Amino acid sequence: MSRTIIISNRLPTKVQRSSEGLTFQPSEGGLATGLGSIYRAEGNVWVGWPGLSVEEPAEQAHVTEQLKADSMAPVFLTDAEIRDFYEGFSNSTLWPTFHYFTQYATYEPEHWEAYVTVNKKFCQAVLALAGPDDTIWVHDYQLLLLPEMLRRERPDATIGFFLHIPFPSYELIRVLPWATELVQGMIGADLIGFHTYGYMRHFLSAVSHLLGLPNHNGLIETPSRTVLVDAFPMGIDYQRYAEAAASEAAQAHEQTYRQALHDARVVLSIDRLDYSKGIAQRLRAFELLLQRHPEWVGRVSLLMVVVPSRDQVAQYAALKEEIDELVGRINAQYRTISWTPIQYFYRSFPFDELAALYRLADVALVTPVRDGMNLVAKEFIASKINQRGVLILSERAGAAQELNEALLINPTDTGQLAEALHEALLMPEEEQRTRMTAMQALVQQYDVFAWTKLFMDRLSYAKIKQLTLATDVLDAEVQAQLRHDYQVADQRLLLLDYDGTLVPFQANPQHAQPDPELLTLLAQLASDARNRVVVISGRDRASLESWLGHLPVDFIAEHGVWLRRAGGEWHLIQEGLRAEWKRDFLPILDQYVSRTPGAFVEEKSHSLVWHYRRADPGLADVRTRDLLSHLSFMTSNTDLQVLEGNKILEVKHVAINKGSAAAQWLGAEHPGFVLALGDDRTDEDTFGAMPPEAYTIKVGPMPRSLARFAVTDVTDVRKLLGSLLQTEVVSQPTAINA
Ligand code: GDG
Repeated sequence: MSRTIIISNRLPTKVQRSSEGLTFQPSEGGLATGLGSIYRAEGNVWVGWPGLSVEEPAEQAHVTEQLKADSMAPVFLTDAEIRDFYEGFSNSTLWPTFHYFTQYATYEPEHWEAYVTVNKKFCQAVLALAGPDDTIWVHDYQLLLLPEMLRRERPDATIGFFLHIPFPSYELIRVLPWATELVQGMIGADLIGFHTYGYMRHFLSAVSHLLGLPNHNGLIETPSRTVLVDAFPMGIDYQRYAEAAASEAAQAHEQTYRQALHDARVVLSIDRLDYSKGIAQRLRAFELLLQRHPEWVGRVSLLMVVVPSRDQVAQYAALKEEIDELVGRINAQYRTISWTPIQYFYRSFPFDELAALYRLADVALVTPVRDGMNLVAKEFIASKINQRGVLILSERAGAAQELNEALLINPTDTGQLAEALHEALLMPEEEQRTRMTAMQALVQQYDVFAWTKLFMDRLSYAKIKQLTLATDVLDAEVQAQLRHDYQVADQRLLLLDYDGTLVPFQANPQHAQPDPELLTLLAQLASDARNRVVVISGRDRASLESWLGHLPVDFIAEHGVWLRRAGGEWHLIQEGLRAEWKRDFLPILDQYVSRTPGAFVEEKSHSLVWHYRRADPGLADVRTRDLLSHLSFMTSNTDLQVLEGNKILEVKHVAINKGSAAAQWLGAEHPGFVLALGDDRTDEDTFGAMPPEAYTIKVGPMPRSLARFAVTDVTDVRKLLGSLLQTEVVSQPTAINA
């Protein structure tokens, strides 16, 4: 039976040491709720650290046994590992870097070593439980190396990875001395999920810069597999919050709070203590509100819950002090006997009291300077069962991508924040209701259960996609079958890519003219009346015509722009095709050429090609990646696309490709035998356009392709084509050596 294994740094249970021994309390976190139905199902398990130091073997055995009853398996960390892996590399290196606080990041080699060791420890724990075909879902920044470690041991496992915090721009990630290893570690997964498209884009850029691996629509080609990258904004258990808000307990608590606050309007903020949350900025904005709009003095209170966190890390202690001071100063300046501007709590609240706070608040102030998603914003929305209340939300929280009806602010703009508070406190009820209703519909639909399902479905899809892209070697048995099918067919279509398939690559493309052996081979194949030979190429019409024009073969030139039947005229695949766009692109490409010795631009009638085969490989790599992102930017939202071929980038119309051109031959001829050969990405379009029974063959080392089979090189191709000419007697597939 295939099982699912969830792995996160912390288990979804709080294990605490009290005077009576260890206590176990289920955690109420969003992740635990969302994945509850999965990890508790028959045979499944959640692997993680129980959250405290347990060194005694007898005590470890006790913890293991207790957790096992609730489908959990602990990974125990030593005190040194807690310090160096958890407080060190995870929270003092990765956390600040990924939240754009590089000034707080430390780069200690021994912290990195502990990070590697602990990731290995997790790996061993998972391997002890996982079978070869199990589904493994790894969570978050503490375990970035784990997917790759698991992949090495379980090559066929289905591995998903989700990052709960932002993935920063390449400029930030490159600061880390271990950036490459970290990104490499992540792509051991089959599916990598982020909260937003923005984080996903940053990750793909890092993969391209650091590992030199391109992607197409979020599909990364590694040397051995494809990896899918996608955005999955995490949701909450909507029903749970809505029900808690409606409960009698919450109503009773709310009543008590209201009386104590003398019916002042309430602005609520709830965070873990963290410099990424913008707590100090928020306090300054509240102070500014009182300064600029004194009518609120005595009439509005900021109810601020700060949950203690990471107080072992220096910056957190300093932040706590800064907040204490600010609250003290503002309260001292503005308070009255009957009113306190800031009600500040440095502790956490039980769930039903939290629900009461959400109920109570007129305004929720969620203003992180960086936040992966921020679930508090969504919980506030779910709790507003009377549709009243205003959410002020930082545009730099992942949640802002979805919650457009919130008042979106820049958290460093204190003035804007103060004005947003003023606006929120004055917002007419009707407008509150309209905004809240729209946000509730969204948060309710994309709840944590939908999130989990979406991720799991996409993970299965990623695996299926890998299998469909796996090619088989064109072995003797398949070759015999191929020759047999060729012989018995009345009509055969041979679609042959030119460079890299029929002839080897040359440093200078003009030196790739056909040799006598190839000319003879093509002439013989084309002379059989049952054969239709089509040479498909990215080259221009003139080259193809001058080299092969005397043979009775058909042509598809410029990756499908121009078509010609043997002896006929060239015609455009699509009438009215425009090419003025080249005017804008040529100067850009020329700029790159002038900075990359050896590279050059080829202008074709309907496309532009950047060639870098002759440039210094290191420099060409850097320039090509830059150019690729430049061109991708220029072609976004146009009908143009950038193709990556073999040491080329090509810009052309989206609708035109080798596949749409080749399809014209299929439609016209209805051949009983189809053979399509090609070596680069542009040939994937041909393979994709072929019927399932066609012999689609990928030439060269890239193991994954839409082609069914693969051969090694041009020599193999010529042997294969030659073998078709030699088989005159109809033989059975078993007659391999006939
Ligand atoms: C990461 C990312 C991303 C807070 N105070 C109390 C309390 N809470 C609960 C909230 C909420 C949770 O803690 C905080 O959720 P966040 O989303 O804000 O942040 P994290 O869980 O720290 O972190 C974040 C998230 O992962 C999910 O992917 O959104 O961006 O940093 O659920 O309700 N709960 C109780 N009492 C409190 O006083 N009971």
